[in-house]
Amino acid sequence: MDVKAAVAWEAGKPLSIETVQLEGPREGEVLVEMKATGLCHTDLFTLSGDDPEGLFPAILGHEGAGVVVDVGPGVTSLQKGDHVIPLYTPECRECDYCTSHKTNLCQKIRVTQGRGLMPDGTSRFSMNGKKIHHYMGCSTFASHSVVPEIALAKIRKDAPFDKVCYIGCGVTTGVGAVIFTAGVKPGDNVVVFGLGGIGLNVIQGARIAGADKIVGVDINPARKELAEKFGMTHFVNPKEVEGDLVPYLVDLTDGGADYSFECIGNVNVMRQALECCHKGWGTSVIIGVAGAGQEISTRPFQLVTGRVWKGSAFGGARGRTDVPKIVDWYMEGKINIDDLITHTMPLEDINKGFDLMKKGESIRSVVIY
Ligand code: NAD
Ligand code: AHE
Ligand code: ZN
Ligand code: ZN
Repeated sequence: MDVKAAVAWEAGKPLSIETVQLEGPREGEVLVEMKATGLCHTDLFTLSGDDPEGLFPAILGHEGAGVVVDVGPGVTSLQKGDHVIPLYTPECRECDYCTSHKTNLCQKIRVTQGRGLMPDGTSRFSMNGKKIHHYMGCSTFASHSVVPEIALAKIRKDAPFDKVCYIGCGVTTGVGAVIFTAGVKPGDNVVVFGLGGIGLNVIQGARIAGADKIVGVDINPARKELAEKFGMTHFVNPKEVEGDLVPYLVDLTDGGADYSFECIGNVNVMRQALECCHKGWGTSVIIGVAGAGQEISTRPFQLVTGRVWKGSAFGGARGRTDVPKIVDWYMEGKINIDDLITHTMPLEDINKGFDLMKKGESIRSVVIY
């Protein structure tokens, strides 16, 4: 079938709105009509050419929500009309990773996903016979996409697509990093670096978890007001701190953070995030994605003396199990998504959404199909 898509033809160039061809779903695959998709910083990162796994041409986007319009042979858990959120971290419930219950990083289709292909090693997208890659197994910047059954969370039908699409990445990543990865407890002191689409969800996760001090660190002062609304108790603009940031944050948190979260993708800030943690037990969680060739460093003494460095992908959430629950939390008013969706636009204006992101003027832009 012909579908409308924003195609990334090459790194560093704006997306191009095209009519592309999409093949129907094969064994274990599902055709989804996309209703909405958020724009995540990771899409911009891959488009920039900094992603070692970035492939072109590709249809980017991984923060969608839509409706099942067709299922391939062997699909048992979904049917036409179901409402779904595509999962860049699938949940097969069979592989060693899933059955370990030690991680959410299902590996069942990770190799082909990283090559921009469906699990059988082919692409469903093309244009005039030229192959176009899938992206993160989702490709939500298309009016329709084919997604493996194990990479779709079935959600309730009364949830608004233009809000819950954000649960496909940003909300789950931020809230989940606090609750699933870190396990923040009431009374903990938390420091969050970067108050964008991810960091603000870390802030609201910390509030839900009952954290005491919730310190937000950002070089954009415009982020203060919204972060306070989401539960931040102290704002720190590194540009306004006299002297070193790390001792300043250690003082502010009475000896160091119980948990810190890096939500930027800056390896220098990752070091600060680790080093502002409390001696003996403070844990720093890396969420930000850094470009090819970037490395983190610290004195090993920081770890010898009890600080812990961790990472979190998709907030440690098991998508098919946890995403429907997070949709419920939103529908029950336990988490705020509406105030983070600052802009909406049709697919034709998607590049304007990325311009807003680059200028720091949006938290989340959502494309509505
Ligand atoms: P964003 O652009 O919305 O927010 C980034 C924030 O960091 C902005 O508010 C910016 O002002 C601030 N910032 C930039 N440099 C800073 C510095 N030196 N010190 C303090 N603040 C600084 O981005 P986002 O959508 O929130 O994504 C954040 C990061 O998380 C990106 O690297 C993205 O790729 C990554 N990410 C990771 C996962 C995961 O599963 N691990 C999921 C989604 C996004
Ligand atoms: N492809 C990059 C890494 C990108 C990355 O870390 N992606 C996160 C999700 S970011 C969502 O906005 C993730 O889930 N990683 C785990 C995985 O298996 O990809 C690179 O450096 O190669
Ligand atoms: Zn994302
Ligand atoms: Zn699995």
